[in-house]
Amino acid sequence: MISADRIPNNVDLHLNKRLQRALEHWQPAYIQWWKDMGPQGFQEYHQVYVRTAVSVDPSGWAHFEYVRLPEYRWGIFLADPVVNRTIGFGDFFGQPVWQEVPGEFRNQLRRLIVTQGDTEPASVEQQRWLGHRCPSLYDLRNLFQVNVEEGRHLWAMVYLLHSYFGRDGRDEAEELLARQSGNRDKPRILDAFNEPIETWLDFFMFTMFTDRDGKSQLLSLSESSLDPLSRTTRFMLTEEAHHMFVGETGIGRIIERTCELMKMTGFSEDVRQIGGIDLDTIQKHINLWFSLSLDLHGNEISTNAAAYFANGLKGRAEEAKWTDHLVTEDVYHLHGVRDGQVVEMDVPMRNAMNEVLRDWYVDDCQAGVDRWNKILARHGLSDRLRLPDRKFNRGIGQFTSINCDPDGHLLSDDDWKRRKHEWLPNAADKAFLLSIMDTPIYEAGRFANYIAPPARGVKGKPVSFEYVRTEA
Ligand code: BYC
Ligand code: FE
Ligand code: FE
Repeated sequence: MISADRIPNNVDLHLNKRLQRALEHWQPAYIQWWKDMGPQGFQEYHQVYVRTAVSVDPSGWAHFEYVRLPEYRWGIFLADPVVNRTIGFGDFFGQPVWQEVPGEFRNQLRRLIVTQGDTEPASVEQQRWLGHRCPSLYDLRNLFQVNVEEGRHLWAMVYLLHSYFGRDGRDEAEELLARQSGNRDKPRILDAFNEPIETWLDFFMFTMFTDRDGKSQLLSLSESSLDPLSRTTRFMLTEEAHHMFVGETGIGRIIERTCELMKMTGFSEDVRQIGGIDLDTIQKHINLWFSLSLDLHGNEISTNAAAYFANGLKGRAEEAKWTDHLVTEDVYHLHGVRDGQVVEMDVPMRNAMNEVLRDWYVDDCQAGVDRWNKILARHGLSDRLRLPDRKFNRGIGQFTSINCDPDGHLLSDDDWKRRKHEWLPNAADKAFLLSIMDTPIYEAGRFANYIAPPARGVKGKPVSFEYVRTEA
């Protein structure tokens, strides 16, 4: 079923020899990057039961088998074209979509594609040590599944760069392998992608909240007038859904186990004493990764975003659900900061497109938190988890200059410095998490004490299946 091509694809790569050669030239550099910066210690002697995309139809992209990670078949897959697709928003509304990049939008499009592409390898780099602390083989496999698919997302963007941006695109493709998460001289472009992910609580929060920014950005790029960009991001979204599943169920299973442990102690003791993760620590990590991921949506008021919308490069999530696709008259009512105070302001809607997408994102996150709270309710607990206020802990946009608590109340600089670790993980929290994750669990069917097993295994396999096996 898997094609014999060096680069599996559904874009007839063999018909374009120049492009094929360029990508085959990039491929060894990619594999070298994967070995150097991908999952550490699991490249040579381990076989992982992963899903490989072999085509875009529902049966074709759910192909499961054991592979050694560097031998994963990273391919180029675009969702099927929509016949007679027209531009869905902005100044060119109703015109045919583009199969080539218009010269006047070349720089803007390249920038969007590079920014998107940069996050994919960045996340693999951030997560590369987690295998040594895994809570089970099931989770280890999920980590690697996410990692190989982020690698494929990089391929998706590199394909566009090589196909439509000539020399510049090839240079950018090389740069995507040269920047490194957290590197002082050559960091990744967006901030949240330079934070190391050292604990599995962070990993699950990242896949819940930061991969969900992937979802909102990919949804908005899938509206693009540049049809190949739209088609490639549409297919990426199918893989993205699994990443958020890993995050949401990962945290859900931790909550489940925490509730069990609390019950065992008769609700009298700190669950940390018996190796569980207390709800307070979970809440702090929600606060951290939600606020970092809000930043990823850019400034509330943005002329970049207005230009992307006007030019039809980047739309809103689910653009078809809106009635007005030109958005020349509307204003958006938002909160901003003036002289250190939070004020309400009206902004031309096009300039507020980052905030419009952020609204979509916050709702999508809230639905996930509601599902977590059902677990607490089912165990008869009155505690609830929640999203912090949007103004909390922001590093990009209007609220960067002020300090707020999770309820959105203003704090002085001193109060913030004194109190921020009531709401954000501190060194002791991290040390505790590392201590309970110190010993990885590599025995099939066993789970670390702080997390419940999943409701079911992968692709009909039992939970106790050997999802990662070591070669003799
Ligand atoms: N960090 O006008 P603004 C994913 C810069 S995640 C650092 O608001 P814009 C994934 C900005 O570049 C999805 N810098 O900018 C998840 C600009 O710089 P200049 C990734 C930032 O362009 C998990 C300046 O501030 N995809 O796929 O409207 C695992 C002015 O800002 C940040 C995309 O991001 C930041 N957070 O908005 C794996 C889609 N925010 O011009 C994968 C493509 C802003 O002053 N990117 N700046 O030099 C975009 O659409 C936009 O670039 C952004 C920024 C929404 C990110
Ligand atoms: Fe991705
Ligand atoms: Fe993802």
